[in-house]
Amino acid sequence: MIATRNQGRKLTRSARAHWANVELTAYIGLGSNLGPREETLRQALQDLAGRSGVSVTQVSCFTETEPVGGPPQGPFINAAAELRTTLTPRELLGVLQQIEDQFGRERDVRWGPRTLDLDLLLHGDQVVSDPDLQVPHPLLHKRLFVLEPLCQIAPDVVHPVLHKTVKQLLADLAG
Ligand code: A4P
Ligand code: MG
Repeated sequence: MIATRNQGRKLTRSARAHWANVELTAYIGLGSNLGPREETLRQALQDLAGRSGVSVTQVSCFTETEPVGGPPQGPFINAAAELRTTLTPRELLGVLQQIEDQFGRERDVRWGPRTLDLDLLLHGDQVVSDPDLQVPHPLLHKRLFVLEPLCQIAPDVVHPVLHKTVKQLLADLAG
């Protein structure tokens, strides 16, 4: 069955793991600058941890950051979390968007204020370049509010496209 389904296609390690129901490590970025920001991030992580096929294995500190881009808006609380998951990147994005919606996320202004933003940063060594899903997250290496918390929990993880560790990416950006 599996052989037929994937005939002629080379599977990445992440895709093979999914078919075999093996857990992989993924990283997400969390942000909020509307409402009870810290409480929202805590509850979102709790919700995520209760989902089938997902465990939350590490969480960075919650840090207040000045907004980058978008219209004038209030400061964010940002964090990063490590997950172990059997979900594919697309399945995981679906779960993250469901949780964003539960917290009243509105998507009218790009980079605008939000109750909750959950971005899929890395998913094993998987690379996805679809219009509605890019993994690694395309702005991951350009944003201190992402790299600083990520570096607390995954300094030695290697970006599968840039071939640099998170620690190196942070040094490049901060330096
Ligand atoms: N999408 C594609 N790839 C991904 C991925 N890896 N993870 C698509 C999550 N989503 C992904 O996202 C827009 C579309 O991106 C989705 O429909 C999904 O299919 P969105 O969350 O609806 O909109 P957005 O967040 O406004 O856009 P984007 O490009 O994700 O922006 P960012 O990078 O999230 O930036 N300043 C501070 N200090 N802290 C922040 O957290 N966040 C932003 C938003 C701006 N400034 C900030 C912060
Ligand atoms: Mg986003």
